Amino acid sequence: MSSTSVISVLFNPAASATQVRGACPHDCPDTCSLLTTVENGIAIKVQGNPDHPQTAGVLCNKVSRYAERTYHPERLLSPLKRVGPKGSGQFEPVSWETALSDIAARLKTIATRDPEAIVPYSYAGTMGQVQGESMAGRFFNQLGASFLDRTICSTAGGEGFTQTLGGKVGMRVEFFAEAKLIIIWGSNSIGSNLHFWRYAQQAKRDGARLVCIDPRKSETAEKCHEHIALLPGTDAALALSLMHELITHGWLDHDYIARHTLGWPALRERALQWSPERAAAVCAVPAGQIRSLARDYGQCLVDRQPAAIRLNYGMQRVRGGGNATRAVACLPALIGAWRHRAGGLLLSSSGEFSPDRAALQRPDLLAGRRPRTVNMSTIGDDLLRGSSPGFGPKIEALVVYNSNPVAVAPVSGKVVQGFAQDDLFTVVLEQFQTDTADYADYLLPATTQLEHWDIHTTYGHTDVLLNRPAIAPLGQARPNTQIFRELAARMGFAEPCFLDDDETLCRAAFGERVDFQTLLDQGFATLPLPEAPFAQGGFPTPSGRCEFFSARLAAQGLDGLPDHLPNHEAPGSSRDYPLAMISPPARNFMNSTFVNLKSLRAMEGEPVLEMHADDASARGIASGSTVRVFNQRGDYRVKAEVSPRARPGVVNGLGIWWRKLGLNGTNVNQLTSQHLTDLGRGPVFYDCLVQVQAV
Ligand SMILES: Nc1nc2c(c(=O)[nH]1)N[C@H]1C(S)=C(S)[C@@H](COP(=O)(O)OP(=O)(O)OC[C@H]3O[C@@H](n4cnc5c(=O)[nH]c(N)nc54)[C@H](O)[C@@H]3O)O[C@H]1N2
Ligand SMILES: Nc1nc2c(c(=O)[nH]1)N[C@H]1C(S)=C(S)[C@@H](COP(=O)(O)OP(=O)(O)OC[C@H]3O[C@@H](n4cnc5c(=O)[nH]c(N)nc54)[C@H](O)[C@@H]3O)O[C@H]1N2
Ligand SMILES: [Mo]
Repeated sequence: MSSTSVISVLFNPAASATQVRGACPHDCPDTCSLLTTVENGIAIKVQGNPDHPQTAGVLCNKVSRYAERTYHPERLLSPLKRVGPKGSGQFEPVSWETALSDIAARLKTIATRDPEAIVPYSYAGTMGQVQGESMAGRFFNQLGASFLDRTICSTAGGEGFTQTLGGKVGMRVEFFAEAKLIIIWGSNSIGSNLHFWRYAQQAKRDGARLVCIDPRKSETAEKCHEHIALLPGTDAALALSLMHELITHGWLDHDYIARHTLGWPALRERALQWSPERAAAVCAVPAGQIRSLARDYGQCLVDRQPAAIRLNYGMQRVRGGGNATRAVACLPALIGAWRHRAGGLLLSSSGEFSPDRAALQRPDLLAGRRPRTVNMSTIGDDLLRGSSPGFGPKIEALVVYNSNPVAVAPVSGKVVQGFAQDDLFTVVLEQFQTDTADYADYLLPATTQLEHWDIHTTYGHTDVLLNRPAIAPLGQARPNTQIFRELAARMGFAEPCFLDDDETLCRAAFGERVDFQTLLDQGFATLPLPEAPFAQGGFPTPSGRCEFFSARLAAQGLDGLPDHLPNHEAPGSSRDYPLAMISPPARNFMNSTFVNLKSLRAMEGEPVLEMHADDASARGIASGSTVRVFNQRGDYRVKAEVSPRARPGVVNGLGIWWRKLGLNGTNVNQLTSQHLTDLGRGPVFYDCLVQVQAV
């Protein structure tokens, strides 16, 4: 489908239009309800559904361009087989039959020796339960392939929350609109959670105070009443000193603490070691700012007003990320903020859903086998490892879908080296020829959300959404599910579950627990949940309490209480690399998705590094000049932007550019490390020291 024919349909007044209800598939807390206008089989417009309260008819810049993405002239529309050297991106079109038979034959040969030498690599290119791990999960379970530990985004915070509150649970997002104090902690809501920001704005109009805690003066930070620009990786110190102040001023809900928490005497003792002065030195912020935030928070208890914390995943991409989220998760219980429906905190709502993963992924197909697990965050090292008793077999085949590891995984120098090995067999299912796709032996064209069925949970609100296909697949593109179904047939997998179609899979995701007819009729269904989930305690922990002290962590030999753990690469600890670098998302990209859309790339311009004026002038760097950013792992080139968004000592390398669209064929992940977080085995993208040089 060429873009000219789309335009001709746009101007055909005789065509009759229909609207199809769908769901935004992207890795964002908002999971919007979409309305796609279709004329003569062509999607001409994608809009936010005005009837869905969370979407309220509003889409972000990125997804309002979904038709542009779908009909992009560079969409992959035919199966491709590599003809040039690995990584050259040179392919020739082949038939589906050739591609699938050859892939099945290669996988069978490897599986006969050891199926664990085959590794799936996927993340959240789509968050759909069906185009995610349903048929793919069945396929790899039947095969006995290695498990993938999907840690690249949220496991440190997820584990911190599980240990403290019992899961990824918390406030209903809509009640933030009624809060009197909102602390936005490690999140650039305007960029990454726009529909939450609407509620925060409403609260602000009604007199709420907004405080943002972020090393970067983000689009969100500049619109809050106060911005606390702490050093990356110091949030636990700040949280503990807030507790210190709550204790010393008696701003404590003793009744709530006694009834609904566990380990208070021990946490109290720990927190009393964190005076504002001590935390101020660690965080590099004025002690007065900590005192004043504690006063605002404590005052909500005194005035019986709701205090709400919106934390997101920004704070947990450092060594102590799990402990930091644990420390923050303790705060609402101290002042009894959970008593209000507009009080408490929200990290992720994903724990409310519990789709039937066993029905979708069929772990019974493993038939008792327990394959080894590969951590997606260390894929660079793991691809380069030989067989060993500790690791298992060398990775011989990688099947990548819904992810772009060459751009998004840390230490991309190693990831590239791993993917470039001639004896690694790589299959990539993609919509576009990404950095990862360049390394494929077979590159298979995948459908977009406008072309397939799916069902969605979310991590920002509590509605289930159904996505119906609006248009037929473009070219020869196929849904992930269909590709795995057909591969299964060629592998000789006879189990009837490999015949399930996508609508059947959508129905299996929730069974009777969500009314499918409601989903078909209105596109979404709201989970029946209490408005103030922990007003009377009832946390989903083993004790039913908010666990300040975690006996489960202590049993693993870890600290049972939250504490500040300095970064692996702590600011000030290296003379060669004196600057801390964080790499939060650019507003107009979604991780590495959308970087190839000209209109959005035009808004971002070029890859930039925001620097504070002092750090720039000390290096003779002016805004707009190209600089070299480097450390022991490599270097990359960006345009320097001397900017009030950067605090002294911290540079912001906005992500995540495609390497091949960057200035010298690399991106920010050339510099990030494969160290892991304290909890959850996650990556530490924002725990990274660098030096910057004018070129
Ligand atoms: N436009 C857009 N939206 C997105 C994404 C995207 O790429 N683009 N990505 C999506 C994904 S995958 C996710 S996981 C979510 C993430 O959602 P969030 O976790 O809310 O991510 P960000 O909006 O990047 O906010 C992270 C913020 O944390 C700050 N930060 C960095 N280090 C620290 C620290 O040590 N402490 C504190 N307090 N703050 C720190 C960064 O400067 C940044 O402003 O967003 C999703 N939404
Ligand atoms: N330096 C740095 N690195 C980071 C981060 C950071 O903040 N800083 N953030 C991290 C985070 S939070 C995350 S979640 C990861 C994200 O990493 P990924 O999950 O890999 O996300 P994307 O880069 O968006 O790549 C998703 C790919 O899936 C493809 N895709 C979308 N839908 C489909 C489909 O239906 N079928 C198939 N086959 N493909 C599809 C898209 O075209 C896209 O190329 O990156 C991490 N990397
Ligand atoms: Mo993420």
